[in-house]
Amino acid sequence: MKNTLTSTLLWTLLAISGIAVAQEQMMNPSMNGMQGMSNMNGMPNMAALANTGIGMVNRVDRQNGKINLTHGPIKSLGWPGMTMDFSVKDESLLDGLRPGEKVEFDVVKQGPGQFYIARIAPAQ
Ligand SMILES: [Cu+2]
Repeated sequence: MKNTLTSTLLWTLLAISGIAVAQEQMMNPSMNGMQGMSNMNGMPNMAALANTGIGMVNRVDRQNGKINLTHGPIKSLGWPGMTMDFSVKDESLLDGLRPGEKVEFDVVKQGPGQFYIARIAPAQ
């Protein structure tokens, strides 16, 4: 009786730790073998990683290399939909973009709270 209880407890503990490991791997599918690139919520946090969003152009400021967009949620950044200014990697990315235009764009995280658009193009 005592043996049965002990082994039941052991199996329960093994099962729980197995589940915990499985969950951690599920939350970090791209983290295998990589180090130092995760933030608190477990999202990849690499400068070169692009996060694609869809939005609407509000204003284009080519002189300062900025664009104001109302964009939908960007899951990989944990962002809800919002209206905001973005810097662009290169002013020429803004050529031909007009207010009211629907666009698809890639956001790159440069540092804490620092983002820029690396690619932006009219969306279908
Ligand atoms: Cu935003």
